[in-house]
Amino acid sequence: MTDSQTSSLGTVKQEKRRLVRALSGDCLTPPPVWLMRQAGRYLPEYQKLRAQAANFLDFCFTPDLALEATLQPIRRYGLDAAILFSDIMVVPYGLGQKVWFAEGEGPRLSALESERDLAGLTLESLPAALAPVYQVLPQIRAALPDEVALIGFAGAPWTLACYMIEGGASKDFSKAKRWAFDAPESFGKLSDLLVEATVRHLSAQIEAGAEVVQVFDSWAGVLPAEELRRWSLEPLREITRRLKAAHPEVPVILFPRAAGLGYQAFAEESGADGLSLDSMVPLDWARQSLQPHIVVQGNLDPALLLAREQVLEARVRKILDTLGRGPFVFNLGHGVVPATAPDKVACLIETVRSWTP
Ligand code: 1CP
Repeated sequence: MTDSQTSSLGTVKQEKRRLVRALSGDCLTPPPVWLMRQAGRYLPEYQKLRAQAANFLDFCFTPDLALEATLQPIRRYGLDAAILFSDIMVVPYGLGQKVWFAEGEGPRLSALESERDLAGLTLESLPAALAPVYQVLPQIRAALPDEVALIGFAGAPWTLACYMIEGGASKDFSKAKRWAFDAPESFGKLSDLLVEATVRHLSAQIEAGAEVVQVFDSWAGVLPAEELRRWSLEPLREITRRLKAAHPEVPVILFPRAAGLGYQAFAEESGADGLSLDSMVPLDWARQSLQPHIVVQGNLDPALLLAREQVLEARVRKILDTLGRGPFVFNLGHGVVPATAPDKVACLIETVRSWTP
């Protein structure tokens, strides 16, 4: 098919993509399904591909490799969406912070220690540094089956600030919290910069072919209620508002992981289309309190992919029986863990596909 044929049919196809339909409020049976971290270390073909790059950031920034990693789970399973293979740490990197991945460990960053260190970060370097990400998106779109939606993503300002201040992973992100408590004004400058960077990064992904975007606030759950609103909900609402103003047709999904009762305000006030629920969110509460306000996505515990198939199937069905009649997207409550057997993912998808209300 030529490019002109693709673009003239683009709107029609887009309407048919089940993830986009579900996020606009259609109740689909079965609901669309994709999985956070559906690409990655649990797939033997990923392990093989990963060995071709010296380090993880190089891997993310090599379009051929990022393309192939994105497509691997699509080839294996009949998923409704592909998620760009990249990482949330590309934004701090693009702003000029030092970011590296030590083999077998998580991300490492040159930690921000005070407001003075913000001077070393600039939005100007973002487009050039992240060009390989925007380059791969049209290639992914061209390689995907028509019915599969393409998801772009970014880390939320709070979660990025956590890693940027701590210099890497942490149990409680107490340095980031201390900064936010002690000096909300200077923390606000970092948060505002990250709002701007996130809007630019997601807009560029949309312009390059992303049809849905998800913002990961993986560490929302370490904040008390007042700060959850100030440093997670408010920046995410602003990001959503700005994306919607520029790209009203692109659904936005927010994932304020472990926000607890705070999920309610995200459902009612964020302006997003979809809300991704972690596994701790009770299903009945989600149905009664969240689903009337927003399309919910989730929330199977990733560890159920390590359990016996009968147990896995029963828990998948329980989620569907509770949430599957409303507008819903099936997903996990967090990412697929590396110890997962690929066959279990196939079993999960088959269980979703064969469900009837
Ligand atoms: O060695 C390797 O191959 C690196 C493992 C890995 C992978 C596969 C990392 C390092 N990142 C990724 C890809 C990735 N990260 C994707 C695309 C793949 C897909 O979803 O299919 C996405 C969406 C992310 C997002 C991401 N990265 C988040 C938000 C979601 C979440 O899991 O909470 C976070 C917090 C990160 C940081 C990060 N990058 C990598 C690791 C191991 C981590 C976690 C660090 C920690 O434990 O705090």
